[in-house]
Amino acid sequence: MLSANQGKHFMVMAQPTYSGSYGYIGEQFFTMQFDVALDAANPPPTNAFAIKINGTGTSVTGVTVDGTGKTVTLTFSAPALTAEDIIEFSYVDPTGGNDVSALQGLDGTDSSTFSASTIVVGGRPGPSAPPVPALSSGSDSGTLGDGITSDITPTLTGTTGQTQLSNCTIPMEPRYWGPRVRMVLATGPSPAAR
Ligand SMILES: [Ca+2]
Ligand SMILES: [Ca+2]
Repeated sequence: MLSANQGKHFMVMAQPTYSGSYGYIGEQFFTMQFDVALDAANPPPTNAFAIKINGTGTSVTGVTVDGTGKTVTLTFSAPALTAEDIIEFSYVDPTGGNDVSALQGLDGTDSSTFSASTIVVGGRPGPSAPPVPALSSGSDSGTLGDGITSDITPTLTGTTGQTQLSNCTIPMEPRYWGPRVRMVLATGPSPAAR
């Protein structure tokens, strides 16, 4: 059986460590980031935190823990943030022991006491650009396997199943490009007639 200290030693990997924070213009909260997943079900009390904005203390009005996001967001009573506001903040572990309600990892290991600061530099970024579309491997350049779609004279290569058209190549001129390309093969019997 492990002693208390040995158990603590094995649990230490899940102890959250503060890794950064950010606050944006126009918002009445800021967010701290941590290095491991957090226990969102047993958050620390608001009075475990203290916040100063530009040197003036403000009340912490809410604590929101995003377990998988590894973040803690603090709302405060001061007016919404403006450019170049300096947010200074601290967290104090409620007790030196293992607390039920604390800033803690999924296994309950409490974060240590810490303090840090961040500067508001701008507004919240918009959504990121959509990913670059992937070129279909089946698109055609007329050269097999090069993965490039021709927009000039694509060539379709295929087998008709008819002896006289076997392995034929059908060049497609740009004027035929549109929402739909219809091809009619006039030579040979219809499939039903084979
Ligand atoms: Ca503790
Ligand atoms: Ca704990």
